[in-house]
Amino acid sequence: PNPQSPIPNPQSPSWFIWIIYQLKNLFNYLNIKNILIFRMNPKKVYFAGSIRGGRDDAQLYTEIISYIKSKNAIVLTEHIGDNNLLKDEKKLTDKEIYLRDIAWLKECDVVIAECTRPSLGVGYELSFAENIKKEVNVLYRNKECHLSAMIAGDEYFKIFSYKTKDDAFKIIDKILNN
Ligand code: 6IA
Repeated sequence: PNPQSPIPNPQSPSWFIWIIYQLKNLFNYLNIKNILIFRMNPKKVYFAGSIRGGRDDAQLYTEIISYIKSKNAIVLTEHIGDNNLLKDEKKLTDKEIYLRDIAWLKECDVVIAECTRPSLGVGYELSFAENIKKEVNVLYRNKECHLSAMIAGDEYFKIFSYKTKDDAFKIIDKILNN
């Protein structure tokens, strides 16, 4: 609200307009429109992380997925962080997994990939997402890996190196508020 705008005399007709104007300012100030749009239309996130490439970071994937969900976004690929859900995946053929993941890539609003553990599947997904013009965000811990030049060198990708889990969460906040 604009504290500088003078309060008109309540008897004057401009008083009503002044109230409307102040309400509009308050609405903008609280960013209510964006909050409502976000609540009613949550972002669909395709989270990518290593599976057959190695499960050393599985616990971290779980925490990142929980964090994304706590921000009112939908994670299409929850199984990445859940070893129990992955057991169910064993009932699916590789072709079924591939077709389902491609459908989710087409459906998502944004891709977030944790790339510290190199994974052929994640690399494939990043390239596929680029080809269908999805926003692609890559997070990795640069102290623990040397990101492939095919990822680090592709200017389409938004690449973030981070140290701690809290740093990763802050990056995710920025991605989701975009
Ligand atoms: O090459 P990778 O397996 O590390 O590839 C991992 C990436 O490919 C993930 O981001 C997933 O989205 C996708 N992906 C690969 N395998 C699977 C899977 N089951 N289920 C869902 N997504 C997958 C694999 C079988 C499992 C029982 C070990």
